[in-house]
Amino acid sequence: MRVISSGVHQAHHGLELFDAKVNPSIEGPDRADLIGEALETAGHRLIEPGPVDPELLRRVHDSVYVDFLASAWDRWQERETPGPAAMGFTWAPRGASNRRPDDLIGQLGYHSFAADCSIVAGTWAAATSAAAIATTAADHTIATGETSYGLCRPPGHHATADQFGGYCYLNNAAIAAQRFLDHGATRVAILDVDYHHGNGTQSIFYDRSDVMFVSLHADPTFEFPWFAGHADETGTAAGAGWNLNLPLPRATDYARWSEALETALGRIVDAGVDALIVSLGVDIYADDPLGTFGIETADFGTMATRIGSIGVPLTIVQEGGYAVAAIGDNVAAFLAPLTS
Ligand code: SP5
Ligand code: ZN
Repeated sequence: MRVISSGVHQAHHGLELFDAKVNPSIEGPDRADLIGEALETAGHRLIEPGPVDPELLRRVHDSVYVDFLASAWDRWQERETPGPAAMGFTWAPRGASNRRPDDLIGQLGYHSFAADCSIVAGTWAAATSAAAIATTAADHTIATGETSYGLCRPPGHHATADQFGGYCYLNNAAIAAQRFLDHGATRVAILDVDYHHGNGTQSIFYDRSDVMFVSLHADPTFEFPWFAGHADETGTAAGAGWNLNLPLPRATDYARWSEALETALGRIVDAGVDALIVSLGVDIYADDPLGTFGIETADFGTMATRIGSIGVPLTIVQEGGYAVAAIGDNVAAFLAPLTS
């Protein structure tokens, strides 16, 4: 088991709008620091990532979006009275033109979908560092067949090809999946266990059969990201049948959750994939402030044992999880059974 992590994320702490109030994001640097400390305590060594691969970013994300993210903070600083963070303010009405505005304020709306997510001075460096972590983790699994874990922060699964939101900017799991394909894999699966539906990952691969997306999550009828994650979203064109959503009700406990996991793993095994990427959100934990599920710390070990039992090369990337008192124990519990 190899663990990839970096301190670059620490300079990224955005603001989030909720209840008509703007506060420091609940997705803060303490999350990754606490996970790293818990993993070291559990005996893992933390390895730095290699450099980010700009070509790989552009195979997953639109070039114009990558350029936008890279320059947004500097452009924001050029404003007469820049606020403390750059955020979207206006989103396209249904049926609107898809034309991209020229102005930064318009582009912030064009390239985002939620006001829980903002750009600050450290955002681009942190997002590219998280992408490099996912890439380096995938590279280790590709080279050795061993399980690897990327301690990615910011998370990635809400980021689409050209929009940030849900605390996500670059889609780390999608970047890892593309890395496997670029190194000879024919088909990979992404199993997303975060409490929230991975709308970004779904949309990036929705018309493709080389990456199967399978997600267990809170039903979007009552939970963020609200506009994706329903069971009837199964893929389109070449991707038809390669997207599986398993929306779950409030208060889902491990007995119920693990039934959905069996459905998910059955489909992944049937597909005969060359590798599996797990989008590991530990916001399914019982005491998570954003979640409603009832998963306990020990359940993370049980689910990891079952996921590992299918015998497919495994790369894990960190997504959400906001119960900071338990976040390290929960991730350590998941990684503990995955020794090889
Ligand atoms: C990666 C991930 O788990 N993203 C989740 C994004 C959810 N953002 C919306 C959260 C709205 C609730 N905010 C409550 C703040 C309470 N202080
Ligand atoms: Zn989440």
